[in-house]
Amino acid sequence: MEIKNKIILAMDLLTIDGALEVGNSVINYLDTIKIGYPLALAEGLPSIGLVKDRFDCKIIADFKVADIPETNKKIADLTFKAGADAIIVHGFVGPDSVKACVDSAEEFGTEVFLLTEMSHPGASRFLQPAAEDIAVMGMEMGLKNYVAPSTKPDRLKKIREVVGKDSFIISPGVGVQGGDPNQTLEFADAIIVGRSIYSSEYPEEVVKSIVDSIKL
Ligand code: NUP
Repeated sequence: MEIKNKIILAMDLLTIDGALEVGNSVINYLDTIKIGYPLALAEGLPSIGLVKDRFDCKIIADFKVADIPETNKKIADLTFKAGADAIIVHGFVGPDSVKACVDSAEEFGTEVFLLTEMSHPGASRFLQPAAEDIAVMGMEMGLKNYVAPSTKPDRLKKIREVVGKDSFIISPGVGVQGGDPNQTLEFADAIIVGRSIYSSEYPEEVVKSIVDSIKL
């Protein structure tokens, strides 16, 4: 996926009005917006199409899909029908569950991002020991797109080593969670930034300063 300025905005606002306002002020600097449960549960699945149409941008649906294959397929179908260009899927559920989302993406001409390891401290207990294996599974399945944490550069580096230079990694945790844009981009292809941008009084200034600081 081509991502302008290597920045994905995590649009975790609770109202569509708030999301559109933030979007308006930053859309000149980015072309990819991540919508997850906060906005989708608050304003419904149509918020995906609404944001996409308003800003003519790509939408990554961060639904961290983690169910049995049959249910995963239904979730992915609905998400792509709503206009998402990609969906984030948990890897720990195993290859059959992930494949159900890949099948859906193939039908819709969209993409799957495989979540390997998460950025929060608690992820070190269960997910971290499995993360490299999850990435290996992704490679065995021929997946191109991965999610790995910016808050743990050593882990991000490890996952890059597993998936190789030709895979595409997006990395959350930059800003409020402590991740650094440039350090992250040593191993990732794009950063995901949420609160640092949308909670700021001046979202445009924040995005602009990140773009300026990134060695593109
Ligand atoms: O491991 C992950 N960490 C993470 O923060 C996987 C994610 N998908 N996210 C999401 O990235 C999180 O749900 C939020 O939407 C975004 C980070 O937002 P912020 O910490 O920059 O506000």
